Amino acid sequence: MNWGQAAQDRLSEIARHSADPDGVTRFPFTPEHGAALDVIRSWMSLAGMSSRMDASGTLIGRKEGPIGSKTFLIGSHQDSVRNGGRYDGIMGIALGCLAMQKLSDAGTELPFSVEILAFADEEGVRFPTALMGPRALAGTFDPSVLTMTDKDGQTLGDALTAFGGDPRKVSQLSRDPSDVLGYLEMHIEQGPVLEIEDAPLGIVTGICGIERNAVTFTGETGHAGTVPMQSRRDALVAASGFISEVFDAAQAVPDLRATVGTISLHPNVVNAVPGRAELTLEIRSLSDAARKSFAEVTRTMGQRISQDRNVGFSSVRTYEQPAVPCDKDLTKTLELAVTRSCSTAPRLPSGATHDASAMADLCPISMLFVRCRDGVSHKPEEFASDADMDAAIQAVASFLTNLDL
Ligand code: HGY
Ligand code: MN
Ligand code: MN
Repeated sequence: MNWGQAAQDRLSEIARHSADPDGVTRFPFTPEHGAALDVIRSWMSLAGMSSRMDASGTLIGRKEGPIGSKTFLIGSHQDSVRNGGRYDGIMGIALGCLAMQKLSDAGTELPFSVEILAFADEEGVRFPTALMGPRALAGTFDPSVLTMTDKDGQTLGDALTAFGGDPRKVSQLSRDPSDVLGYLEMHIEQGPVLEIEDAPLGIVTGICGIERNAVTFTGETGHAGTVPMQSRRDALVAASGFISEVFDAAQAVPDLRATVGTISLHPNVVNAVPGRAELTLEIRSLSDAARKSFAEVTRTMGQRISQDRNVGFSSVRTYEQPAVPCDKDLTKTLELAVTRSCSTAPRLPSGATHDASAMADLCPISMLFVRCRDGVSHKPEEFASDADMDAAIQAVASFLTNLDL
């Protein structure tokens, strides 16, 4: 069987389950999500796995090992961003099913059980939260997120119930860590490193930590035609200085990313001085210390700018996810498996976050990156080749048969 071609065909088929024909738009607990799970169930069945959906909307494929054996977990997310690509998330599920199918076709019996986890929501696009599925398994689920609403005002809890999940039982999904051997996530790199190094696969060393801050500059609005320039308290002018200084300062910190991704103004009309500017500042780094230190730098920066511009300033952390190292033993086994079929196996950190970030609270984690054409992701142009996906399937089949647990 041409496993890479099979992966490409399956990802083309499931990409059709999208709310928008331009790329893939598949949010959690939607008709597109339901249709995608039907396709993934068929992949799991072809791999000789049973399948069931848990209370959090995670579809779980399971291949039983010897009685009393522990379980190794493989997973990623079925959801996408708006008009995203056809590989981010779903590829990890497809490749996991094909690796299990390859072992099943070869009659290989593993000395442990294996589960493939198709998580509902990693992107956090529909609701202002994410990772409910892996957090439920890891026992870190916060039930308060069930009251969060999407842009139409539907709560996460109601959407989950309507989809066939059960909000009341999500907190009961936590797994016994002593039963779990580890977790592997395969994912498109979403960056240019493997292409630059001409490597089909990469070994992830760790996943960057993230924090998100709600930053507000508060000045005074007024008539654009009558308020003299000298007496203005223009919130947008202060914010623009802040955004530029943060960008410039982040360049000086190795491997740190700082992004102002959103800004909203009040009253946001052409003929009024902006009285308030609200923006989000996201900071990512593999070093939590560097990330927190930079966050402090931005607060000092904001206070200075607010005094210079005679406006108010506040910065409140609204989200934080610590950096997560990948397990050394699993990563070594993965590296050996990759080098059985590839000449090189570069090691690299992940700037993007993944379900594995949350799974690290349950068990040792490992991640395998697949080369990403032009480093492009979260766009319809996202692409991974048959040959590279074939190499991933070979590597993971070899990884599973050589796990020394
Ligand atoms: O934001 C991220 O890193 C991921 O793509 N959700
Ligand atoms: Mn993504
Ligand atoms: Mn992803």
